[in-house]
Amino acid sequence: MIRLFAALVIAIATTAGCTAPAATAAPAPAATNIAEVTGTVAPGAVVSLLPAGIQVPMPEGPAVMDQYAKQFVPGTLYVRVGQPVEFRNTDALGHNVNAHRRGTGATMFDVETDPQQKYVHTFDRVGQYDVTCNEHPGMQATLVAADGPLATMSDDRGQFVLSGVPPGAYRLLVTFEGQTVEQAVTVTGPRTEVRVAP
Ligand SMILES: [Cu+2]
Repeated sequence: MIRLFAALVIAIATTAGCTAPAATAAPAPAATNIAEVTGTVAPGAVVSLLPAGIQVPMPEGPAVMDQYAKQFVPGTLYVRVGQPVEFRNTDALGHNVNAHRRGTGATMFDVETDPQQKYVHTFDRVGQYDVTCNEHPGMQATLVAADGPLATMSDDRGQFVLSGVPPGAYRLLVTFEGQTVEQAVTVTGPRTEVRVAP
């Protein structure tokens, strides 16, 4: 749409009698440099794309989920497996924070968080975790631990969309109920539909 708009502006400028050579005003044709990757897998799966043959560096510093105004902020947080996560309490009142693995219900931790305190946990498995506060039943959040920074969850129908993916060779990892299936994917723009082997 932006390129179309730019082309229209140039066309209007040209027909208005502008004497500048059109070649200097025309933008270089932009190569399609990002793609959308879609597909269908099991509902509620964690889907990650990892560049083939490259170790994506871990982000500097921890991921952060805050407890503020009796809410978890953000309500959905993606982190990397092995990346420390700080659960902060910037409220003036005490909270609790606990995380349970979705599917099995296994407790990851269950701790009190006093005002201005924090608790740090590092998730060591891919999965979705339900984060709640025992003291305030309305407080809930979802944390997704994934293998890489390009990650999402499939919806109720198993469909997923990963946007802003540079074309190239990738490993697609789909984790469902603790099991991870991997397959090679070549991403080409602007839209790559992935058929995931059952
Ligand atoms: Cu609370």
